[in-house]
Amino acid sequence: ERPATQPASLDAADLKGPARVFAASLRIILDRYWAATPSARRVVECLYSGPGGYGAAQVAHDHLAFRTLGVPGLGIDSIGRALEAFGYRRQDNSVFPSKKLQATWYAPPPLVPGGPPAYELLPRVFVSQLEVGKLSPAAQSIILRYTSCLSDFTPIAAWGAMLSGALPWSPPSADDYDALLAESEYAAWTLANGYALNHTALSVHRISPPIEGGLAAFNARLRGLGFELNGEGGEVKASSDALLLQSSTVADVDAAAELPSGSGGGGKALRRVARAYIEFVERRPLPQHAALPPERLAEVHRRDGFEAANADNIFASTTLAARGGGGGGGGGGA
Ligand code: OOG
Ligand code: NI
Repeated sequence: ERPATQPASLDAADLKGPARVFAASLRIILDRYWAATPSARRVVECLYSGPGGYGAAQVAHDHLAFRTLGVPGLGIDSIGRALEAFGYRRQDNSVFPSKKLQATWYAPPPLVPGGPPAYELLPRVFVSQLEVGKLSPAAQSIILRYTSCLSDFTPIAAWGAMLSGALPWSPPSADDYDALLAESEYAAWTLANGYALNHTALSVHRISPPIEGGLAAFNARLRGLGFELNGEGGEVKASSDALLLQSSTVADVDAAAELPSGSGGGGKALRRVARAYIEFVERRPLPQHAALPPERLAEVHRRDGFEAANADNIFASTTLAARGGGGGGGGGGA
């Protein structure tokens, strides 16, 4: 029996070649994520497979998300070129000026040439990047100290880091981590976590039978179980067309992460380090497909893509944790 946390795509006989290998590789990435993110695991245990849960045999992944540092060799393209080698295709860009970030997303390959992306079988991938050149000189010099030797970092190396969770640079010292945290939580998170999966987003509209009340009802149930949700800009983040709804938990925190103390003596200092979180997505049918019966509604009939205003608030899932809000919330049923 496959655990409920595994994507359905692993059974998909329709996937061939690179897309099939990509689907199998996701298992490695997600296994590490579930192991390292107890609150995300408990969401699936309580809301899907647990007593009174939605009874979904498997979770559907809407998208995965990764973060990068915008310096030569790293940045969005380091992940993007790896994804493109698996047939993923780059979509539109968005910018987050106050956070000094930009982001894009990649659509999975089609099952047949010229067909729609295989959203039912493979997740979208959201990739963001820190605009390092826009940080203070002090923060820039910290990041460059760790990354300047990586300008020849290849897409294969990036893919290896995504699979293994290995940091491509030495772990940040406690002092450097503190200094970055004061200026950009995203910078501190990414230097400490590298290419590890930042979150998966589960597809709430693909739970069957459909949830009465949609994402808001799903959230209410999560809250009732004791999970802490990201309230930035409101619990449900809605796109301006009201067709893309998103919510997320506050990231788990490693409350006693051992970082090098920085004095060079091999000592360790304890820090609270934000890790991954989990997100939930409801994509509503496009107006021209709204009359389709629920069992005929496929991903192509629903709102696609992302919304910068939603994303801007979702980024706070790790910020809230770093400020002390998080810390393995969601005790329900554990
Ligand atoms: C990504 C935040 C944005 C979405 O789905 O819009 C996002 C991050 O926290 O790195 O996930
Ligand atoms: Ni997301």
